[in-house]
Amino acid sequence: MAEAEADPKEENESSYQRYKILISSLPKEEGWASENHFCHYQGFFDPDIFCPGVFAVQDHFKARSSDIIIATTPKSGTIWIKALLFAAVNRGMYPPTYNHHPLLSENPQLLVPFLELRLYDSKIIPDFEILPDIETLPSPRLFGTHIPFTSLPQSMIDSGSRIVYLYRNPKDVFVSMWHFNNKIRATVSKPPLSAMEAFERFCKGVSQFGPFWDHVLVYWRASLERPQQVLFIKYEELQADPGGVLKRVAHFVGFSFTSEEEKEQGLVDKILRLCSFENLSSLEVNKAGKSPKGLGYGAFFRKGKVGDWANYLTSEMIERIDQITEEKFHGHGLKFC
Ligand code: PAP
Repeated sequence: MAEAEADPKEENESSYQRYKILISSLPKEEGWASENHFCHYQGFFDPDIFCPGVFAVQDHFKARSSDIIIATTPKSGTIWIKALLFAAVNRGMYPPTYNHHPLLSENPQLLVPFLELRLYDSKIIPDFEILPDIETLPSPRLFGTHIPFTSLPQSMIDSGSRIVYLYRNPKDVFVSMWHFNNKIRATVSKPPLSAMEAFERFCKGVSQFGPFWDHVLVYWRASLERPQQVLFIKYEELQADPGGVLKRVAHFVGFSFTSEEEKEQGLVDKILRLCSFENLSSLEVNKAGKSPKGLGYGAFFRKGKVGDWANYLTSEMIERIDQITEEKFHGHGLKFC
């Protein structure tokens, strides 16, 4: 007798039950904002609300060699690099000056969705908003992720898909993360986390997908071992030379700008203008729009500056975080400005 076909709904429910058991078995630390806990999974503190998505990506993601993955440690400028790559890769269909460019009416976090946030868990978590089936998306697919390199599904590594990793100096990451989480806390009526409390946790590595330094290091090593597959770029470099970095990234993912596009059409500059902090943060969708969990998209556009940490950190905090960075990166050839 032919085997009965599995009911996808039942399969999802059973995966979700399995993931719930796995989550309950993992060591935990208190979360900063909307997650209740960070679960210590494969060496990193994954927010519990992302865990089903992370497990589902590991179990089900079918990579294509043409996939482009934008990986970041949280608050490193994810939304900026997502906007830049979306605009660069789709410039044929949507010229950057097009009046109806998707970036003018949609937030970059949705145009380049996080693999672990809403794509797979939408199928698994009952009542979660359903998104288009990612298997049916045309190539090249663009996805974001905060999943550490060492937890990415093997199929992604084997497929040869391109991974662009953006990182940022830890002091600005911490300040950005602290502000961002306090905005989320306000939406769920939690009192703000003090800078000292948040700093302690960050330094101990207990932050979204932390330890921050380990997250950077696993991608750094991957970029040395697989330079064709993993490109490592810095937020500070992107600020200092946005055109140069954009051209490098576009070339890496197979969408190099021709000299005509660059010089005669000024496409690089047009994309930079479209994706600038000033432009994106002034758009109605990013000022008034809300994420599915109710957080205003404005929370992703705070200052967009290098070195804002100087306005928040005491000399003791600076000394401590610099020392951790020095110790963690010693011998790896990684430097922060
Ligand atoms: P995520 O990891 O949660 O998705 P992410 O986009 O990495 O967040 O972080 C937002 C940071 O990028 C903010 O930094 P700040 O708090 O130090 O200001 C935000 O301002 C900055 N940012 C967003 N868009 C841009 C942009 N177009 N140019 C430069 N920086 C930007």
